[in-house]
Amino acid sequence: MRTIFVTGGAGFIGSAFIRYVLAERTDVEIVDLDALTYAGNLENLAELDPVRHRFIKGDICDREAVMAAMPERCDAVFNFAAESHVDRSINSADEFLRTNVIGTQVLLDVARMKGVRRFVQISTDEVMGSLPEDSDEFFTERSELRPNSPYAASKAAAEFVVRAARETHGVDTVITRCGNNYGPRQFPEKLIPLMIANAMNDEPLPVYGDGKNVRDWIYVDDHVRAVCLAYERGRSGEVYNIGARNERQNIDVVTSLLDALGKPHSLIRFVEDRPGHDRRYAIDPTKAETELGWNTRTSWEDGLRKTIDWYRDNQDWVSHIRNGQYRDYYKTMYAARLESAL
Ligand code: NAD
Ligand code: TDX
Repeated sequence: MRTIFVTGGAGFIGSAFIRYVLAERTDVEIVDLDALTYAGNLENLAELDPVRHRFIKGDICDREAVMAAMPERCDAVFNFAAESHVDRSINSADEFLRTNVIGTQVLLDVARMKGVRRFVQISTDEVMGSLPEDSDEFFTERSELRPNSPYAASKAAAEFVVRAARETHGVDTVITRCGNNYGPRQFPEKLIPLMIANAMNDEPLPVYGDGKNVRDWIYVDDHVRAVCLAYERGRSGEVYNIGARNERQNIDVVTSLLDALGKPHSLIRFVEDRPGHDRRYAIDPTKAETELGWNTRTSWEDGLRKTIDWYRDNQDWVSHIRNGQYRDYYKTMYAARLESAL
């Protein structure tokens, strides 16, 4: 058996990764460390094999907790744990620097002490900043790191501490940089699940600015397959960009969701823009395709349908979140914006 150590496994992408590995790699056991922040949800891990998946509640910044949880000489560490929402990082960056940078350093230190074979850092296309709209430029692995939000800056800093662990201490590292994920179990602070949840409740849909910012969307199961292949086939020290060649303007995403849900476009409100709002992300995934033998399997149409169906069929999951601290979050982020909507 191979043993891997996953952080952030109770979140959206980490839990999809765990489900993928348990189903597709029957020789792998998983130890999963997650602090269960507002974004961590044990419902995301319900009904998993308790023998091959062991959950431990703990913070990646807590060195003793990480020392106790990480198995000796395990095959890999996959670091999904992060503060992941740009808007929250604009309100307060402290937790972003703590978890995303200090937490990554702690994991690297402990991985080195424990003789871990490979460290996989889950990064994001946002570290490369914003591309001009209507250009044929794409993010490649050679693009400069030019983060614009506190979230992106913390993820870029995390990439640098990973690089330093490799250059200085010889840790075997691989970094993956993916674009915007969507799919089941995404916390409804992010664009797609927020819009689905609001539309299902006939509430207004707050679109930032002119709605023409472009994101490059990928179905979460395609992302986690790429992460697994980067671990198994990726070259040490390399970065792999992961994307589905699926650029969409936000307003088109929102109207597609409304159409699929049979709700009127009149629910859309154009609201005050996000400060420092990146205009366009677009990923060239050629390196992952050629070196890892990876390709997307889920089309945008199928992915959206599966996502909408999941939120429709799992309204309890959404209402557990919407009935908690989320109410305060929503009020802080959106009340003033919606009052002065155009
Ligand atoms: P998420 O916010 O849904 O989940 C994050 C998880 O990390 C939660 O379970 C949370 O409890 C846990 N966590 C947070 N702080 C922790 C700490 N200090 N110690 C231990 N656990 C902690 O995030 P996500 O969307 O699943 O993103 C996962 C990773 O993928 C992140 O590293 C993110 O930067 C990266 N990423 C996300 C996207 C995207 O579109 N969502 C795209 C590219 C990369
Ligand atoms: O209410 C909203 N209205 C709106 O217009 C929200 C929440 C978002 N938006 C816009 C902002 C972005 O242009 O939609 C786009 C997508 O926003 P988010 O879902 O917040 O994602 P983004 O800021 O692009 O960052 C995401 O992709 C990269 C993830 O949250 C990151 O974790 C990931 O690294």
